[in-house]
Amino acid sequence: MMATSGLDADTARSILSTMVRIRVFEGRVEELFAQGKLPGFVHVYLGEEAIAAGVCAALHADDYITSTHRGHGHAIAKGIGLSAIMAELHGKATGACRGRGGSMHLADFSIGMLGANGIVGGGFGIATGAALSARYRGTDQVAVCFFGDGGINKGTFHEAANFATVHRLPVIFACENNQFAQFTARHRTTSVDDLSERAAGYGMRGFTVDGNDPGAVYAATAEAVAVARQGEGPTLLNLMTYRFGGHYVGDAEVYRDRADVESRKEADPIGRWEAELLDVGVLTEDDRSRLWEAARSEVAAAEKFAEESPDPDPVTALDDVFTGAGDG
Ligand SMILES: Cc1ncc(C[n+]2csc(CCOP(=O)(O)OP(=O)(O)O)c2C)c(N)n1
Repeated sequence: MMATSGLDADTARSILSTMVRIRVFEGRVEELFAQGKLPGFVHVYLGEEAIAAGVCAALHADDYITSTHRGHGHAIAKGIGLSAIMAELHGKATGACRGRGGSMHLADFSIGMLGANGIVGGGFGIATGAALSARYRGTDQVAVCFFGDGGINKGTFHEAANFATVHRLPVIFACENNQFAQFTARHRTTSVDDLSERAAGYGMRGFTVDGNDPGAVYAATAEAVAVARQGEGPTLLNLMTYRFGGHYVGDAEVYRDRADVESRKEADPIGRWEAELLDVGVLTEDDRSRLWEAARSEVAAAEKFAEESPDPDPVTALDDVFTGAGDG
């Protein structure tokens, strides 16, 4: 049984729609990358959609998030349009960052998406700083820092967790515990089994949540957000999930058992959420097919937009580059 209780029907459906949009988008990105159509490198989020969708549904439009190298799902859930993301992945001038960022540096500050990040653990300081800025400016904004189970072993986690707790900053540390850091299983690199236990070392609240149940993710985030807005400080959420694919598109995946991967895919968080919503009567089969169809059309339109968009003009290469005194 999943946790739809407490969620209104619109939110439950909207979370499903976000998950489906991420799934269809990422599926296409994987194909385009394999065809050599995307420059750079991509890490996809297939199987982890419940986290981005559940967390971001519990945020206000002006709240902040920081993301990771696996950031397309976060960008979609926070509200960057699929065309702007797809064009960015194609390196086009119409992309979210005008083709300068690509997959690992997707950002849109105007909607609080402070950036994907090629540096593992790079978001801790940024999210904590954003939360500090909200405190200084007297707003009720919160910042969510998405990171992986590998990222929790970075020194930056320790620094940010300690600082945020001492100053009771409105930040939520959302660990996407997909069991692997690159090609290494979590138990081989991490001293505790339950990552939420790490919170106690900082005097922080910490919880382990089924990260494949978007209702549970939403509820845990909503509670952490309410606590943060009241000035009660940060929360660590250990969101248990599993990535369906390899670390990156093209990973030979020799480090994990195929049977385990296949059984995890059968427990697909989207299928589970659909079944739950159909069961409680907030979704019909028709709604369900319309949702998937709409996502496919949206992704196809985004791809067409990206393909037809111009490359950045080389003359603009130094725009937005700050070189020091006088011209910044
Ligand atoms: C500072 C730094 N060290 C190493 C890397 C190489 N690297 C990229 S992703 C990754 C693993 C990250 O694992 P995790 O944080 O669990 O995220 P996941 O890929 O599982 O989503 C590593 C080591 C990097 N990008 N940055």
